Order: sequence, then structure tokens, then C-alpha cells
Amino acid sequence: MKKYFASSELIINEDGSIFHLHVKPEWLADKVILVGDPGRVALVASHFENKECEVESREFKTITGTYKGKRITVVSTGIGCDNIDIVMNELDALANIDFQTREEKPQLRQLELVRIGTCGGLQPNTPVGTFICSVKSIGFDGLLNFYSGRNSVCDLPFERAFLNDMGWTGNMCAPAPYVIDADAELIERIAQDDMVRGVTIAAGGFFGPQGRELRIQLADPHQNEKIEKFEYNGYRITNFEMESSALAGLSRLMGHKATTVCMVIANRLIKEANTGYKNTIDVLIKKVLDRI
Ligand code: R1P
Ligand code: URA
Repeated sequence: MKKYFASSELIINEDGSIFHLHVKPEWLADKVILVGDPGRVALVASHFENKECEVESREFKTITGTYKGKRITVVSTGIGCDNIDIVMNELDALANIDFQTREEKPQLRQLELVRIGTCGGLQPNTPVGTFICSVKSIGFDGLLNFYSGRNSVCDLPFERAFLNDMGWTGNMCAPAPYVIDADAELIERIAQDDMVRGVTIAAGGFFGPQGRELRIQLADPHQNEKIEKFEYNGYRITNFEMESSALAGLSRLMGHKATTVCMVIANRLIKEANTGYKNTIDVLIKKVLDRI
């Protein structure tokens, strides 16, 4: 029997668009670029030859257009994995649920999603300005634990090794981190030979969860030293951002292809930062547009 999605579960606006994004099914391209900052949507779309739709609601701004003949949708997610839950479920509904019958479509329509973001670097080989493509993400956000397929898509031995190394028990720095791979084919095509292939921690905050201590103390004052030194099967943790784990995890569960590329704007190891990155992130945007 086909699954039917009631109006409280799949909320469709009166104009036929999806609840938060305000996007209609016919506006969604198969290739999707996600950015955190709504202001970055216009920067991506400034490279398009034409725009077929432009819509904005809360932090979610969407433009669909064409770049060198490829139809691409760019969407801003705002900050955090909670927003990625909204964006990924709504994009997947636009692609794979019939809005007239409210039933799942018979054939999966697979999306290709690349997040272009900013991050903090954690290693000597990730100075400010480095582009990092996430091969694996470690989710500090707990989002994937609410979906039943979690254990079938996560790297459980990596999770155990990381948790043992950190020595976190009980509710210390809970929920327990989950580890998820990005899409291998997409990583090769997007990262090529000019991006560092890294392991990214998607943190549930910019300060405490990324080991930044301002006026209030951290639960684990040695958190970042342990993260910087951690090694498992030749993998080192390269960077902190706040969305890649939910993107990779939900994409795996839904049958889509996804990865995250970020430009390092702060190196935590040598304590340097660049606040003028808005001019230089366009180099990364052009690489992704050419390779997606
Ligand atoms: C924090 O400043 C934000 O920057 C990073 C983090 O993931 C978080 O969203 O990405 P964006 O530049 O895409 O927003
Ligand atoms: N975004 C993050 O989440 N962390 C940083 O340090 C820089 C950008």
C-alpha cells in the first residue's frame, strides 16, 4: 500500500508550495547547492545565465537557474542541523511525494547536494583559506538518532573509537556523536586535487560545542586538544562547522548524494581568523558550480 501523508505531516501552503521553503515542486532542480547564509544565495546565482524562480521565507532563500546549461537550485539553510532537518525533508518531499495525491512517487528521484560553507580548521594543513571537502562527518547534534536507519548508515567502530578517546560518559557533552560518510563519487568529482579531504565535526553550537570558551567554562576543558590529536584508521579530524552531519546522514537515509565543502575562515590551532572571507568564497563557489 502506498504511504499517504496527512496535511499535518506534510504541510503544503495554499499556493502549492512546501511549508517553510515556499518552493513549488516544479521549481526544484536535481542539482542543489546549500549555503548557510541567505546572502550567499545571490552570490551563487550571480553566475547563473538565467533565473526561473526566486523565493524567500525566514532564513530560507531559494533561486533556481541555469549555469553552463545545468539546471541548479541554490537554497540557504540558516545555521544548524535542526534547519537541515527542515530543508532536507522539504526538498525530498518536493522531489519524491506527489503533492496532488499526497502519496510517495513510485520511482526515487535522486538529488545531488553540495553544501558550500565556512569552517574552523584544526590541523597544520588547514590554514585560513583552505578548502575542505568532508569525507566523513561527526555529528555532535544528535539529529540522526531520531531516525530508525541510523545504525545502518553510520560508521559504528569509528563512533566507538572517538567516544572512548574523548572519555565522555553520562550526559557529559551528550548526545553521543554519530559518524557518517559523504557520497564517495561526489567527493571525487567535487574535491579533485585542490581541496583537502577531511573529517568534519558538525557541532551543535559555535562556542562551547566547538571548544570556544568566552566567559563561561567548558564541561571538558581539553576537548579540542583531544580532537586535534585523535586518529583512527589514518583519519584525522580537520574542521568544525555546523551542518554537514545531518546533510550526509539524511541524504544517505533518503537515497540522495551529498557532501560539504567549506572554506577555512579561522584556524583554531594557530589562533588566526579572516573576517573578509565574503570576497574570497566566490572562488569555491565557481569550483562547485563547474563540478556539480
Ligand atoms: C557559523 O558561523 C556558521 O558558519 C558555518 C557553520 O556551519 C555555521 O552555519 O557555515 P555557513 O558559512 O554556511 O553558515
Ligand atoms: N564556522 C564554524 O562553525 N566554526 C568556525 O570556527 C568558523 C566557521
